[in-house]
Amino acid sequence: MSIRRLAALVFVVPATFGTACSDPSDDPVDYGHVDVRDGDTPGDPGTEDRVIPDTSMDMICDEQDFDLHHEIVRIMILLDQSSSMEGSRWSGATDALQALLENPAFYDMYFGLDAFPDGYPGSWTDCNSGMLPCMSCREDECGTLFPPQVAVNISYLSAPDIVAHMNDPAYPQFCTFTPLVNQLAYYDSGPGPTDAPEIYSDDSDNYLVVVSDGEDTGCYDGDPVSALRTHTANILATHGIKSIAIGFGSTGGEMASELNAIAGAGGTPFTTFLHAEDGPALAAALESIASSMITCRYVLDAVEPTADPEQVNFYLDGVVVPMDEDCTESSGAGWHWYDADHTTVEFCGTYCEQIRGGTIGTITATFGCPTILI
Ligand SMILES: [Ca+2]
Repeated sequence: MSIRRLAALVFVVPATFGTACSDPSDDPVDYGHVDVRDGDTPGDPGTEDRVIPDTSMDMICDEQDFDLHHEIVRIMILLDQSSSMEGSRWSGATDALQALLENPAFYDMYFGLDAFPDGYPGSWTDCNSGMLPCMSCREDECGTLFPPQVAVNISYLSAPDIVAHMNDPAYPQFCTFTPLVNQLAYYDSGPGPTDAPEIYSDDSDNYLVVVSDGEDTGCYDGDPVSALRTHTANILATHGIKSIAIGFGSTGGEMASELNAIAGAGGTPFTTFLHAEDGPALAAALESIASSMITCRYVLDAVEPTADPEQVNFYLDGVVVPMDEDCTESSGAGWHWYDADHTTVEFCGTYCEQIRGGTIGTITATFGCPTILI
């Protein structure tokens, strides 16, 4: 038996699955321009592999498409915009955020921006009679009570506003401090849940990512390390929001202790702060953090109650993925039901790697034909 002959036998298998649920009146099946009964075409052994499975399944079974969405990940970036961020640090942070928001691997993640202290254009005049290019109002030097500059939303909607804030020449403002404690208090016991309800949603994995180039000086009278640890732990315990800390630029002394207090209580694998010396390093740190947050889980939307979970198939870029019941994100090669209610599916092994790598364009699903097993 030639290799070509073997290949033809393999390609018939999907059609056999389909026959089990076909209406006899549908036969014989029209496979379009490729006909397995004629064998394969010399010199073109790969054509059947791409065309027959999808075409035959669609035509024999009464398949119905349904929608599904990537498990939601929301990230609120708490960015230090104190005086010391002026210049190369701010431009480096701008470039890093732009790279994060343009990365195709994160296109369906949700991002928001809460830069602190708040400050606002005109505050020099209001606080200082315009005599000096400096703020002297306490609520601006250390203020964090304004709502986030950009509410958390899916990347393509929030990214333009985040980039616009970074490119606003009014920021960062002079004579501002680094109110780390105030900023975490905002999300713990402050107006966070009212002002920024999205990050408190319980339908998703939610994160605060703190980026600071300094320690909390001039804004908090108590022990900032202890206060940061307490606020971060409360935010996790009460609201389920995890926290991660990045030290930008030089991170010696008290600053390291403060950022480690956040990281240690934040509930993620990043139990100490990440150090980023400059813009490119910050971009790399943000990428590694966001990569760690991507799941390979997808949630089915509004599936009919009568839909049979044993007659479902998933496709990555149009190619069917087999079911692999005992697989995990890092083992096996297929998909499995992540929950007993059959509302969440998880892709495994190399399929998961492709999703994490951002190389998959479309993920689709159908009910109505027997599940293709590994
Ligand atoms: Ca704010």
